[in-house]
Amino acid sequence: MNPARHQGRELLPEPYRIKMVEPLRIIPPEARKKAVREAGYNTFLLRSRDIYIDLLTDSGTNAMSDAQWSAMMMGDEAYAGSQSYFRLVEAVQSIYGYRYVIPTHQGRGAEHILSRCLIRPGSIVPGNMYFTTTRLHQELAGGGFADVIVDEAYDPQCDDSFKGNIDLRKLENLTKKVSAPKIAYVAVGAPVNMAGGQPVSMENMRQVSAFCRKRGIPLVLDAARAVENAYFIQQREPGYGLKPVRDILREMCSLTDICTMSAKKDAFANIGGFLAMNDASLYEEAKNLCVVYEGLHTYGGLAGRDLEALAQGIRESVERDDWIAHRISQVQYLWRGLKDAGIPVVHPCGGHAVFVDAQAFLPHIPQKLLPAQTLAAAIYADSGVRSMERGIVSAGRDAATKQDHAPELELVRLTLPRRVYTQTHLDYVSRGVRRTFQRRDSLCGLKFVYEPKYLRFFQARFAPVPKAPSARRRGRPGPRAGRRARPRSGAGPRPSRRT
Ligand code: PM9
Repeated sequence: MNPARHQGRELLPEPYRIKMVEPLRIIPPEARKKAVREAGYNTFLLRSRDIYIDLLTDSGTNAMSDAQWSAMMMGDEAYAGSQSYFRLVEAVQSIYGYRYVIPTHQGRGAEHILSRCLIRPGSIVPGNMYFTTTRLHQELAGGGFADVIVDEAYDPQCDDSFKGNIDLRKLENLTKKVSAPKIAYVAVGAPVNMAGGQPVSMENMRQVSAFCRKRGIPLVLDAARAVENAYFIQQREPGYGLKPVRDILREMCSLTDICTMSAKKDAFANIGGFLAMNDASLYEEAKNLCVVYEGLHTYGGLAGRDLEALAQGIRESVERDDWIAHRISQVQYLWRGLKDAGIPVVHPCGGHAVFVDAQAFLPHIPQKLLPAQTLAAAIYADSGVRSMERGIVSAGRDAATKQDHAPELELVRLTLPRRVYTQTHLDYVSRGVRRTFQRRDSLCGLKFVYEPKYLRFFQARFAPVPKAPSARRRGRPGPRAGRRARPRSGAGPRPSRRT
């Protein structure tokens, strides 16, 4: 089948065969309950040996190809000027098109360096919805994030094709309010992880790019899953149906000035990232900071063999469109399996994961009792499947007021590593989530018993909050109860409560 014509209704056959296997085991239900209790109901704190199917993340969990493993054998482990570094630079230049490249140990290493270079106390960074590590680095550098994503991104049932787009009116109003020099840069994540893997259209990127270039504001692309975004443009945006993903990706990048990259996603690498840009003076500053925080700029915290795996993975990610078509069709297959069983999932299906609307799944649990955290723990207990909370716990606290952010999206993410699981695994996951759905009324919420200062979702611990009798008496509300109405189409940036 021509992937360009794939409509997402069927699971495409794997464009690879399996040469090496890793045994899995499922532990009994009582052992799972004990494991999740001992992990403080945080799926990040479970031991991987206790997990049957691990859908925590697609970050660094992908299966590398035979070509990547062979490339690793060619790793040049010289401290300085490694050949592997030059191979990485060539790969980034030829696939993404940026002039200068600095390797980093992973995406947040690039975010850290970039934030230190471009953000000053009081700077504002507008972007299309926050991402956890990105926003934290912006704040630690003295800046603040302002959300300028389209309102549709906050409506889990809205089926628009490009719910990751930046709202130009919000961006313009913000620029008028705070003056262009205070804007450190505009950040575009494509696709938008926290919105459900929703893509950004080329048309929107073109408009945002023109807006920024007119005002001399740098435009930064978070390219962690930009290949997936390019695929969605191919599938959904008029005029791109016959273009290879590789060309679409290159066009996206050409509209931006800088890119931060977690190569643990699209590029199939188990570790690694980079910061890339076109500006020579920014490169000099970033290269200098790299040696302080990551290691010399020719290895950036990575071994020569990692640089090789990354360079090969980057080329592979756009070499054949059937890789990416298959990956998205797996996510769509799981999405449809859940949706057909009546499970509230975020629409339309995103690129890297199926996002379950935990607030609609558990309408009897208010957001302050952490429904998404509760649901992720319950799914593990029911089936040994590990997922991730993407709601109020991930959103953290406001840097100034220290109050909890209360995001409109309270989600659980079932994330598919690339080239790792098969159709029968996905069917198992669907059955497991359905079992949890059937017993949803029995679930009660959670409360924090330990909250770390930064990125609390990684290491926090929780305890169950027994159901209040009044909540039982009220019975279960309808599937959309408890959800706020769809936000109006507004011209200003989101109020700070929205994260
Ligand atoms: N994303 C994810 O599971 C890794 C753990 S959660 C922080 O989705 C984007 C869009 C990401 C991302 C990581 C990073 C940071 C930046 N941007 O994890 O530092 O999804 O390589 O990348 C995770 P690193």
